[in-house]
Amino acid sequence: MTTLTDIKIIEIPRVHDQRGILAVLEKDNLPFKLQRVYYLYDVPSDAYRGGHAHKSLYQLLIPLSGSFDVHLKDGKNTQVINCNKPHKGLLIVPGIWREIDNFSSGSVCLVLASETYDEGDYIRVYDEFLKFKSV
Ligand code: T46
Repeated sequence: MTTLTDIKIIEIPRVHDQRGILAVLEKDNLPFKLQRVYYLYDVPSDAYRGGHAHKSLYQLLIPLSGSFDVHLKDGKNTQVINCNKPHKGLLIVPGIWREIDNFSSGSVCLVLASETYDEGDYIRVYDEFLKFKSV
């Protein structure tokens, strides 16, 4: 079963010159096969997103612009990561509860995901998450 020690920050390779920075992720830089991309934007600063875990989904969260806090729980321990650098992605493995808040004005959260959308992969009730972790 996964724990918070499986959460990783992935450094995204960059090409930097006088025109700015080009950050690039290729399939070999990703620890999963990419199946879906989505992004959160226009998020009010007092909004709260997430509040669930996934049974088998891997995700890489990238703060393309601005910042937000990701609160992570594995059923035993908790951790808060402030995502604020567009060249650093947060890898969230399956079986981790997440809540996302404290979005800065204009922030954009890009998510790369290992599966297409499947509501059946979500655990949206914390008690059910704890039961899932204790199996
Ligand atoms: C996560 C955080 C970072 C779809 O129809 N397709 C999709 O690919 C997604 C992700 C969602 N939806 C629908 C399902 C809901 O009716 O969009 C609605 C909002 O989804 P949700 O409440 O799950 O959104 P967030 O921002 O709380 O969570 C999403 C992802 O679901 C989740 O995996 O980690 O972004």
